Amino acid sequence: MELDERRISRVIIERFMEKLLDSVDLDVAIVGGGPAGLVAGRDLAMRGAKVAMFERKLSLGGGMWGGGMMFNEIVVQEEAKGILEEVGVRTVPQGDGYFSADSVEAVSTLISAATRAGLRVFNCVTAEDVVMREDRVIGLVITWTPVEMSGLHVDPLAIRSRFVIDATGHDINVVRVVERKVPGRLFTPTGVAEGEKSLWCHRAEQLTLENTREVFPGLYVAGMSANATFGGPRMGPIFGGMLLSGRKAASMIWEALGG
Ligand code: 48F
Repeated sequence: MELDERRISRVIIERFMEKLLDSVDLDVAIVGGGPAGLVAGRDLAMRGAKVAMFERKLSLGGGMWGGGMMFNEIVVQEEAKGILEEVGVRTVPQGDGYFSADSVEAVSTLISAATRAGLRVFNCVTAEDVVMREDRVIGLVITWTPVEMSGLHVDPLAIRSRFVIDATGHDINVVRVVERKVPGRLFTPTGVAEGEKSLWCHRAEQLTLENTREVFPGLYVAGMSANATFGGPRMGPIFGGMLLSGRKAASMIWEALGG
């Protein structure tokens, strides 16, 4: 077979445009492709929601690749290991309810499971703003990350979504945008993002799950973003809370979608 460069370009352009056009109107837009976003995306896609993920970096996986201090192993507790095992990640018992997993295997398998379940992924795309109507988040304003990085003066595009999940981790980038637009009106005790507290694994893991909820009409927080929004501590390289939080966000939104 003689290969034709034009044919290759045409296929890539057409396939990408199909995916993008079909994602202008979504049930759920997830910002951030770390462990929480990936589990939420997989669960929602498996249930049949039209869900897309926008990740500013080239690779998905967020902070999970590097385990703890770049020692590429992660720890999960008993309650969460089922989520890893369900997608085929091998876990190793370490006694007393602790389990370890290879972080590279964990991230790559979660990515594969989520995309194969039907999650559309737009990597190298940054959510720079939200679309709001009548005090509700109804979509995202997106741009290519290289545009943002280079400071080019280019207008973004907007997509609609019935729900948005901020799964951007410590930075709570979507929550920060909403906080600026409607000062003092987030569903937190003070109406603004409470900010994350210092490291306390046990409390942080419990609170991540409790804090996974709607923070403004149409906007949910999941993963580390939940604690940074509602004032929970950080937890370091234990990842069970992230996985369980993604699952909880997906269930809550699926119910809200009437599923
Ligand atoms: O940080 P990240 O892995 O979030 P997570 O799922 O997990 C947190 C853990 O990795 C770790 C921890 C657990 O012990 O504390 O930190 O809550 O992934 C967040 C992703 O969001 C992307 C970012 O590049 C990363 O991959 N991101 C952040 N802001 C934006 C974004 C944005 N504005 N648009 C698109 N992606």
